[in-house]
Amino acid sequence: MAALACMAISCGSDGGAVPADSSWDIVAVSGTVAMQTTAGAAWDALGGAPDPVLCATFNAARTCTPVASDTFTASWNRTLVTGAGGAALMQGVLFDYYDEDLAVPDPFLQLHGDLL
Ligand SMILES: [Ca+2]
Repeated sequence: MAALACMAISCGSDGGAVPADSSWDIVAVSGTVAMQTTAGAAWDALGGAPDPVLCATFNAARTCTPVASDTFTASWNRTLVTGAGGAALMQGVLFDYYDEDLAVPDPFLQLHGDLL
């Protein structure tokens, strides 16, 4: 899955909370994809590597990385959210991670990032 790194202060795994008046950027750094789908098939119809995309939905706005074409290891280094307030972040962020396709995108996973 995509790496979600929490830097600078505790992000809750130890019971700490994000200060309401803090400000955060959400940066999609990199992501990896399994070699095959859970059904054991190739991601793309012609057997090629997937095209990973990571999207973050925060405060009703959805922002995505560019498509990393034909790769199992994406390196986006793309800022998806800038200056997110700590109080709003505590409401959660929805992440969609999927394989871009011409027809229907193949979801790798969808998770709701709850910082509590
Ligand atoms: Ca694809």
